[in-house]
Amino acid sequence: MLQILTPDGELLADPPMDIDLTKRLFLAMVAARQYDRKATSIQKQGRLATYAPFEGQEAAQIGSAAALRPDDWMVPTYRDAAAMWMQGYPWTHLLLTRMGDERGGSPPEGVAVLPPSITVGAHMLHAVGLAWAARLQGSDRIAITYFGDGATSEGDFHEAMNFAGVFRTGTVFICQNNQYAISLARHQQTASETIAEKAAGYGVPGVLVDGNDLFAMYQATSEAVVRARDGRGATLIEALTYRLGPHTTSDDPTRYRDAAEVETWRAKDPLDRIRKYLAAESAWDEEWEARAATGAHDEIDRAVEEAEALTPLAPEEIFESMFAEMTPELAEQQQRLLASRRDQA
Ligand SMILES: Cc1ncc(C[n+]2csc(CCOP(=O)(O)OP(=O)(O)O)c2C)c(N)n1
Repeated sequence: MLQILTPDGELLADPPMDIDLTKRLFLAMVAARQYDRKATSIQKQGRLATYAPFEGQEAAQIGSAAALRPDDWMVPTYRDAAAMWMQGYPWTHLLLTRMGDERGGSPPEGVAVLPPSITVGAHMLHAVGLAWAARLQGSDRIAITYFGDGATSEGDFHEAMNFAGVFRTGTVFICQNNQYAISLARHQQTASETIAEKAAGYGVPGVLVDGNDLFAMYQATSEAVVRARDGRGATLIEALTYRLGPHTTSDDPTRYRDAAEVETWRAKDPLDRIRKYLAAESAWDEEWEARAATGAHDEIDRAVEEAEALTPLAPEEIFESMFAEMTPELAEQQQRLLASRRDQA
């Protein structure tokens, strides 16, 4: 397993970035955690639909997303808000996706991030298609996709990996192995020793990485991105991590895992180890972090206000956001809805 920084903040190899970038990415993890806690809290007040927290997975998401170029494609899941935000998806839009508002799925022009896939696994194919399309267009854009350990049991994972292997598409597959697919433990998911080793079956390199190590995630993803951009094909990265919170806000994880196990992983908190490293380099102090956390908190509060201040869409508008031009079937459904609303009026 690739590890550069131990949970105690000790370096095992040269860090892949300078102190300035380390500080910037640490603050990005701090901001992401603020968002995660805010979203969880306002969901409990009924202001969001279900929310899937990512606490514990910040390094896997921020470390990998930091290795991208701003125009690279990202194809995420419902648990990848930190990665999406790093690649330009605004907090407001992320919140709207959890408010059931279609506008959350349309990030500003130029943000190359697809709306999060709720369907487990299906989206990996989109990342293969986007990378292949870029190749056909003569572009060196690559596509990164995020998914969980559970998604590797879907047929779509096999199809995506196989196509990426045969056509050498510039796709970076990031499996955040957070040990559970809802209540199903990793050992019940697959009999293979690691998820990374599955890559061999597709002729693609597979790398097992400490997913709670920002440095290791950044280094492994940077190498995979260079390989993809150079036309040498895809990579599967297994980020070994842990979901510290529930599967979603409607899950009770105490029913299927021990408190002791959670505590073991809490000791490997991805923020703590960078904090220890920066402190040892005299590049951290409590006030600096607290100021950044407050700044992020305020910015996220403003995003919540902005999202909640939008005038709700009329029901008939749901038909208009899927395609640039509505298909005849959608137009007909929209007409039927309008007619039934007229009848009710
Ligand atoms: C095709 C499909 N099957 C089942 C579900 C219900 N479901 C939602 S999340 C989830 C578990 C996914 O686990 P994993 O891929 O490990 O990702 P994680 O939630 O741990 O990030 C399931 C079964 C779904 N959304 N889509």
